[in-house]
Parts: sequence; C-alpha cells; structure tokens
Amino acid sequence: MVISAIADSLTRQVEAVGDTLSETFFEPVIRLGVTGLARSGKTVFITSLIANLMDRGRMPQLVAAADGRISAAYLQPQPDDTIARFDFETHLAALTAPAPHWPDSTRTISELRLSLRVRPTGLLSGLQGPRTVHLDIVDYPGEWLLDLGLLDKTYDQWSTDVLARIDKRACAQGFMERARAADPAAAFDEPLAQDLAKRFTAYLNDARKAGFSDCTPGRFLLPGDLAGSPVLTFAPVPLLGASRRGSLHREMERRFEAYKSRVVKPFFRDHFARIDRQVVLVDALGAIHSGPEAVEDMRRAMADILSAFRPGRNAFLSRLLMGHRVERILFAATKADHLHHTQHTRLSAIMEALTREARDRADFAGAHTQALAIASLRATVEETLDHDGKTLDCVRGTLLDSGKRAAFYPGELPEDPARLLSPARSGAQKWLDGDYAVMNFAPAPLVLKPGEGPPHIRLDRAAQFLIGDKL
Ligand SMILES: Nc1nc2c(ncn2[C@@H]2O[C@H](COP(=O)(O)OP(=O)(O)O)[C@@H](O)[C@H]2O)c(=O)[nH]1
Ligand SMILES: [Mg+2]
Repeated sequence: MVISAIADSLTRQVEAVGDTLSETFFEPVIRLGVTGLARSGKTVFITSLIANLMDRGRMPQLVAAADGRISAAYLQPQPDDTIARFDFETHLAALTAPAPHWPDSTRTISELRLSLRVRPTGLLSGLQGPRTVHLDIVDYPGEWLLDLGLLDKTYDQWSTDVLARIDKRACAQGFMERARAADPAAAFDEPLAQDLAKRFTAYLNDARKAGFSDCTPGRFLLPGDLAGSPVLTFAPVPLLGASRRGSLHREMERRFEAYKSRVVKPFFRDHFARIDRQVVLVDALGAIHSGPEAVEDMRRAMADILSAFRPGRNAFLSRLLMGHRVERILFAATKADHLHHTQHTRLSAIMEALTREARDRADFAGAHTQALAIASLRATVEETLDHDGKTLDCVRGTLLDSGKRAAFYPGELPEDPARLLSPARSGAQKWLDGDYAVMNFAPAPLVLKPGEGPPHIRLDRAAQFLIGDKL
C-alpha cells in the first residue's frame, strides 16, 4: 500500500513539472478524453471534430471560430511516444471517399495532438499576438472505465455479484453450465481455466451484442496484446467452503488480483489521471431499440463509468489524482441524425435523465456537466411524409445493408424520459407505448465547399462546451 502510494504520487509530481514547463511557454495543453462503449461513435466523433476544427465553416457555435479568432489548426506529433496515433487521415478518407464507408473499429487507446493558433479576446487582443493551444485528444474504450469498480472488490465479491447478475441470462448459459459443474476446491487445471475463461469471454461478447453494457472485465472484450495471457484467463467461479492452496479457486483469485494491479491500475495511472476534459458518448437510440433491459443496463453502466469521475469514492483513484480533476464532462447521445430534429430535445432529455444520478455526483465533485444529442457525421436528410392522413417526420438516407435510399420513421420518443426509464428500471420486457427502430445508414457522399468540414449536428456546441472557454 505505502509503496504504491509513494510511486503514484511521484508520477503526479513528475507530470506536474511537465505541465508547468509548457505553461511557462504560454502554450496551454488541454487533454480531452473521448470515451464510450464499443460502437458508441468515438472514432467518427474524433475524426469529424478534428476535420471541423481544421475547416471551421460549420462551427458557428464555437465562439472563437465564429469570431474568426482561430487563425490556424494543424496536426502535430503527439506528446506520448508509447500510445498509438489516432489514425485521422485513414478514418477521414473512409468517411469522405466517393463511396464513403464507416471507419474500421479500433480496439485500443490512441491519441492525436491538434494545435490551434488563437488570437486572444478582449483588452489583451491588441497587445498580445496569437497564442498556441494544444488539444491532445485521447480515445479510450469506456469498457476500461468500468473496470474501476473491480478495484474495490475481492475475487469472491466479484464472482458472487457476476454470477447473481448473469445467472438467468440466456446468453450466459454456456458459461453457467460449465461454472456450476466446476469444483473450485479441486486442484488447479489450466485447460479447465482456459475453457472457463473462453466461455466467459464468449458470454461477454454475446451480452454486448444483446445490448448489455455491464460487460467487465473490459479487456476480455478488447484484449489487444494481452490476448491469451494469464491475466485474461480467469472467470468467476463460486467458492464452496474454504479456498485451498493450489486449487482452481486460489489461482483464479490470483489472476483476478493480477488483472487489477497489472492492467487496470496502469491504465488509470498513465492515461486517465491526466485528463482535463471528457466527453462520454452513448448510443442511447441503439439501447432504446434493443428494449427496456438494455436501457436499464446502460443506465447502470453509465453510473459505473461516471463513478470514475467522482474520485472521492475510490481510495486508489483519489491518491492518484491528488486534486487534479476533470473540469468538464459532456454526455452526448450520438447518431441523432437517425431522428428528425423535432425529436432531438427528447433525446437530450433522455440522455440527461439516464445520467442524472451519476451527473449529480460528478457535479458535486466540482465538474461542469452537460447532456446533448449530437451526430458527428450527418448521414441523413429530413423529410416529412403523409401517412394515412397524418404527417410523419422522417429521415432519409442510404441503407447500409442494401445500398438503397429509404425514408425511415424511428418511432416517437416520449416527451417525459420517465416513460422509458421507469419501465426499464422495473424490469419490463418490452416497451408498452411504442416501438423503436434503428436503421443502419451508410455515410452520405459529401461535396464540401472550401473551408467546410463534414456535416454534423451540434458538434460545434459540443466543442464550445468542451474547449471553448480555453480559446
Ligand atoms: N448515422 C450515424 N451513424 C454513426 C455516427 N457515428 C457513428 N455511427 C455509427 O456507429 C458505428 C460505430 O462508430 P465508431 O466511431 O466506430 O464507434 P467506436 O467503436 O466508439 O469508435 C459506425 O460504424 C456507424 O455505423 C453518426 O454521427 N451518424
Ligand atoms: Mg473506435
């Protein structure tokens, strides 16, 4: 405990020195974290944000851009040598190709530095030349934040919780059968451990496809170069009676502890602890489409994700942060271009309600928060159709599967978010009042005028909230 506390605080001090150095050169650095569960839209968000910061014609709500105070924006080598570079050029090329397509999914952490030349505002504007503000954008999987919850738990607490939660889920039966049959007190057996871990991983993948968000340990889904290593070869097995040396239970417990200290803690120390501003992307429409269970599960996952931004709750994290805190957190419901704009306020309200509990806590810790419905890349146009004598507010786009153009009505979101969240909380199996559909649209071919970035919805509002005050 003591040794790791010292080591943790040393890292912060070393970093603090780095911070001061760059500040003395009047080049402030904003470290912007972009997170969300898989497929929530991180890659598209970062790509479009950078493109729209470089060509600012569609950013009227970003005040410094509207005032014409940003004279240049350019990519620079990132400060961290050991993190993958966010592959902006390849992703942008995918989105802006003659036959555009969505970028490939990425499964790890990456980073990019965008530097902005900004003229100061107000009294100083005549006296000072332009300053350079560096924006370090860090893309990391939200699944990794969920792992914070593991730090507080012993292996037995974790196993009991997981098994109770997944016991009845259809997608967990392949794993549950094997787990029930395994004798945790029996001598450790590597093939059995691998089989259990493999089935547990398969369950996590299926659970995620079924729309569940509580899929931890996060690296089981996104193993990167840890695939197949012992820290990822464990699973929850119930303990019956006392744990013996050399037993399956004891070795599983050891690997669980190794996962916490060798995988989870380094991520929080090396990446998370340095973030200044954060955007959390949520595919709320996708969850609503999957049904009440998925919505409730997402609400719980959001609360868990956001507990990482309330460091007082976790001793490891408070020691690590030593007062450094995320100053602004944006919760953005992505893919709002699936809805006609008449429904956007409702989506924002749902987003706000989904994260209410968690946001109240983050507010308490001093961070500013906001909820928005956005589309990083607008793939549809709006259209109002007559249908059985009523008008329907639709969106039209190219369907991803067939390549055909079609108008689409996703269903009407309720004005009061409680109409979705209450049945979700009380365990309803399906929506009573409505049916919600989600289409997968391909990105639309773009004709960009000089100075214009890709079309979006409220990306400029998001940027203003996240970095506008620093420009
Ligand atoms: N219509 C629409 N779809 C989007 C948008 N952003 C993301 N998507 C969809 O969501 C998928 C996942 O996005 P991606 O950025 O790769 O998610 P990540 O896994 O969080 O990095 C994409 O392949 C698109 O199908 C958007 O702004 N509009
Ligand atoms: Mg990605």
